[in-house]
Amino acid sequence: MDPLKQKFYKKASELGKEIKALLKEHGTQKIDEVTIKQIYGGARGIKMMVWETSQLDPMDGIRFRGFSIPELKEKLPKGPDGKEPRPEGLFWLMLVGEVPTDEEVKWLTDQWTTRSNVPEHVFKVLDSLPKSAHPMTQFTSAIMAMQTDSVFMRRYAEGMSKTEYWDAAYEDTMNLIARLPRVAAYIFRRTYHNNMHIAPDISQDWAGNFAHMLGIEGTDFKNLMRLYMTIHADHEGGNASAHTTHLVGSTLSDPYLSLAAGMNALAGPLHGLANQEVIKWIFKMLDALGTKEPTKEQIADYVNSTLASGKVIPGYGHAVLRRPDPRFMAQKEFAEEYIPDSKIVQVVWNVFEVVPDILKGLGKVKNPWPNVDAHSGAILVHYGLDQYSFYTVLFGVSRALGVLSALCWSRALGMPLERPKSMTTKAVKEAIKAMS
Ligand code: HAX
Repeated sequence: MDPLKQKFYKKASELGKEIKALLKEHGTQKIDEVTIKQIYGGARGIKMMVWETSQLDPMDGIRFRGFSIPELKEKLPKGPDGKEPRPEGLFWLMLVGEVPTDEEVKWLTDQWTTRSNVPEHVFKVLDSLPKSAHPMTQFTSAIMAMQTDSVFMRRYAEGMSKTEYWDAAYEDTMNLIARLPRVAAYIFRRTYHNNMHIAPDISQDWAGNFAHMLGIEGTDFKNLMRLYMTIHADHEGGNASAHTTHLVGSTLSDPYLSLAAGMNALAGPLHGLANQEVIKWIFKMLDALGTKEPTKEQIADYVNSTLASGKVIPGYGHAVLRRPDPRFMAQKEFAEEYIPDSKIVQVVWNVFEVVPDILKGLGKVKNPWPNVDAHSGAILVHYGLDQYSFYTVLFGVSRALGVLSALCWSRALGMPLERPKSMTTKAVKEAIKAMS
C-alpha cells in the first residue's frame, strides 16, 4: 500500500469509529431548524452533510483543514523558486489533515506523473466534437470517456466488499487528478491553437507541467497556476459542484461519473462559469466606453446600466460569504506583486472600488463583495490566456482536488445514499396550519 493511501486508511478508520460512537450517543440531538424560507430559498444554510476537507465561514472565508489561504501560502511546500504553494500539498492536507513535507509532496508529484497517461480513445472522443463545443462540454465528455478505466466500476462489478470502496475511490481519484491537466491542455490547444499540442514535461511539478502544456511559458505563469490550482480547490461541501459530486457519488456512481456531474454544475453562470462572464462583461464595458482605462464614474454608469437591464454583476455576491472573498484577495496580492502595472488588472481593482457601494444601495444583495471569479480572468488575460471560454476548465481541474478527496472520505466513512425530503406547497400550507 502506498504511503498516502496507508495514512488515509489509518485516519479514516479512526474517524469512522469516532463517528459511530458520536451517533450512538448523540444521534437524536437536534443541531438546526429549517424555515419555510430555506425550503423555498435553495436550502441556504441548512446543515445536512459532512465534508471533512474544508469549512467556509461567512466572515473568515474558507479554511482547508483549519488553515486559511494566507496560512496555506506560508505553510505548504512551494514550487521550485520557493514562491507559490504547490497544489499537491493541498491535496495531501485535504486527504489526511496533515501539512506534508517536501519529500511527501515530491512523492505525490511522482505518483501523479506515473499515473498521467491518458487513454488514446479519450483524445478521439474529443476530436469527434466540433471545436465550437464549449470547453466545459469537452471537459466533461473527456472525463466520461476516461471512465472506462474506473477501478471502482470494475471492482464493483467483480463483487467488491463495501469495506473496499474507499480503496477503489482512492485509486480513481489519483488517476483522475493525474490526467486532468493533460486533458484540459489538449482541449485548450485543439480549440484555440489549431491542434498544436505540447508534450508533457515530466520533470515539472503538476501545475508547472500544466502551464507548460497550455503553451504559456515563464516562471510567473507557472507560479500563477500553482496559486490558482490551490485556491480554487475546495469551498466546503454545499456549493453546487461539490454537492453534486457528493450526491452522485452517494449512489455509488464511480468517481469519474461523480466528477463529471460536479463539473456540469460548475459550468453554470451562477457558479464556476462566472469567471468567464466577468471578463466578458469587462471587455464589453471597455468596448462600450471606448477606452482601456475607464474612470470610476464611467464604471459606475456601466454597472448601473447592467443592473437596469435585469442582469447580475458577475463576480460579485455569494451565497455564504459576507466579505471580500479571501480567494479574490489572494489573487489581488499576486497581481500587486507580479503585475502591478497591468491595465486590465487595474480595471478589476477600480471595479472593486465601485461595485460594492452600488450593490449595497440595491438593499437586497446580501453580499456586495467580490468572489473568487472577479479577479482571475484579468490576470490570465495579462499572461496571454484571453480565451475566456476556457476559464471554467481551469477552475474544474483545481476543483477536482477538493471534491475527489472529499469523495474518498465519503466512501471511507460509509456515507449512505443522499435523500433529503421535498414538500409540495400544499403540504407546506398544511404544516403552517397545523402549527398555528
Ligand atoms: N448583481 C446583482 N444582483 C445580485 C448580485 C449581483 N452580483 N448578487 C445577488 N444579487 C441579487 C440576487 O439576484 C437576488 O435578487 P432577486 O431577489 O431579485 O432575485 C438578491 O440580490 C438576493 O440574492 P442573495 O441572497 O444576495 O444571493 P444568492 O445567495 O441568492 O446568490 C449568487 C448568490 C452568487 C448566485 C449571486 O450573488 C450572483 O448571482 N452573483 C453573480 C454571479 C457570480 O458571481 N457567481 C459566482 C459565485 C461564486 C462561485 O460559486 N464561484 O464559482
